[in-house]
Amino acid sequence: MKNAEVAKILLEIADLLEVKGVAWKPEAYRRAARTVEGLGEAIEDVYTKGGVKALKGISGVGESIAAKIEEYLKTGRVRELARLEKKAPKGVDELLHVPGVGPKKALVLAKKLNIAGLKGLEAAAKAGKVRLLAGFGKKSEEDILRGLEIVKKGKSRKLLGLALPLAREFAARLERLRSVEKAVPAGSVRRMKETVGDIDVLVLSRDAKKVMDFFTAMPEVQHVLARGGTRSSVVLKDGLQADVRVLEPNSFGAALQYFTGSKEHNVALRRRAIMKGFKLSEYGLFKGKKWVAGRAEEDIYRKLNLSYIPPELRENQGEIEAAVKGKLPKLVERGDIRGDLHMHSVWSDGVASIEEMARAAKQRGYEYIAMTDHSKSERIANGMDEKRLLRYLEEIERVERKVGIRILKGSEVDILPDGSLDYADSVLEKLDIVLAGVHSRFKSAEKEMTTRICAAVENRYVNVLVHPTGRIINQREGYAVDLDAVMAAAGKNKVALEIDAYPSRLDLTGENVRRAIESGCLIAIDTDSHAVEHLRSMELGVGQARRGWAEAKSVINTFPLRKLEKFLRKK
Ligand code: DGT
Ligand code: CA
Ligand code: CA
Repeated sequence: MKNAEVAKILLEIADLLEVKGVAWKPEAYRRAARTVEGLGEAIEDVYTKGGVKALKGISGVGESIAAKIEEYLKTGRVRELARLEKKAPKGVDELLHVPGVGPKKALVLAKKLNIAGLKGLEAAAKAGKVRLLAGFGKKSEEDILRGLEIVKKGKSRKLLGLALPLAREFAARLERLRSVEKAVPAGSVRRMKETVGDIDVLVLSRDAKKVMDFFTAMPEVQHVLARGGTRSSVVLKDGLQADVRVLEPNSFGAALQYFTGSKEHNVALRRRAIMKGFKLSEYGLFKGKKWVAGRAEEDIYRKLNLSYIPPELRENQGEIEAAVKGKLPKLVERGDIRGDLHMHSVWSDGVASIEEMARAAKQRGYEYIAMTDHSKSERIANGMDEKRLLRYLEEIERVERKVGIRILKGSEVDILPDGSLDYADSVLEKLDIVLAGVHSRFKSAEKEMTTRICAAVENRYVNVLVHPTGRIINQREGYAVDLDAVMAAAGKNKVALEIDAYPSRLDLTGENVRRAIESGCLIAIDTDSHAVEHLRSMELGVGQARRGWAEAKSVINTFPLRKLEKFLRKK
């Protein structure tokens, strides 16, 4: 699948256009990159089947972007990118990836300090040279150093939304080999951790050599780190590492258990095995020298007198103790989800019409959705004033009748700096569902931010607090906020907290989900979709809910419509 490569090229073009000071085009390229990344189908297949026309059918991809994708798929390069690279000062695009450095600052840094790349920037900032530049200061120098830390972390850990489809794709391809009986993703991907260090795939096969040949020659492979008889490691073109291991039937389950981890869970499980007079390793469960179990993971947990522990819970956060007592939660599943409550359209910053979004949701089997475009203060996102909102609500009604899926009339309403909402109560009253979220002044002090969010949560029309921490993985830290206070207020005011399933968001994390539920809050798992293709992120959000021990009864979009509507009316 070349989707990640293509997305990367489009993002590079966007960055360089931005450095050049070109308006709006960078955003268009970024939007296209996001849809290509989340396409669910290999972009080269789309192209082979339908040519440029099919490429243009991808939301956000117009004439000129389609041409560039075609050029890349045909020739492996894009001339426009090379041209832009030649014109820009060297390494300036890399500077742009540091949170806190925009195109203007990147240019100044590159020209005035002659910095090419991140190492140079770090050295200059540490030497106190950055603060001396016009337009910079001590504070922006500190921001840059903090941003550099985030970038470094991002280089080593990639988004689950990138790794999961790849891991599945590799496993599926391997399973198509005649000599392969089974291929399964393990590691943090299987635990649905929001970021992953690498992809681990386990294979049951009698022909290890064939598997090694196939795996190391996949088109995504940039170079082979290690190749052995039964295991290999490769680095993929998007920088992710992938490991493959071939196993025997008698140890497949034991290895799957071992390589799924987490390490902390494994340590605790091994300790329990010893306590019960066994020895547990990646080869199996043994009594003395005698093999007792190892074909299937389930056998191992059973022999240790534990109920089966789902991968998402394996973090040694009390799951083994709960499994001893048979008291594991009955985790929410993708199939429990009846609708998506956070969706955008062309009415604000989405790329599809309400009708397209509704049809796609219906196709996924949803019973209901909420359309929730941005409110007026969200100017960059084309937020709606009251007048346009009214027309929006009419359009929702029309589409609801036409498509035949219940569409809740909603809005993603800005929480203004003073804690008030972007629409007056008399407007909010007209909506079936009100999402409230912070979209500005992320850097307020904790006390201020907490007061601001709690005030919004206390508004009688607010139903869901969206992306409650505001972090963007590898790009932006969450805002400083007292989550316990927010959770207490949300629980009291019948406001659900959102797991935003968008791949780079995934806040709340599992840990925070668990905290929220324990403090009496309900959860909403939404995709925050800006394109039809984004709807599939739902499973990433469900993964975080499961990591947070959530059962269906804690998730409002598993509710039948009537029950959901009752919750939204706060009665
Ligand atoms: P990642 O890749 O950093 O997102 O996290 P994991 O959990 O996938 O870690 P990885 O790929 O290093 O190893 C896969 C699993 O193998 C890990 O979850 C548990 C197991 N494992 C690896 N090294 C050790 C170890 O030293 N001790 C134990 N008990 N288990 C290990
Ligand atoms: Ca891993
Ligand atoms: Ca690994």
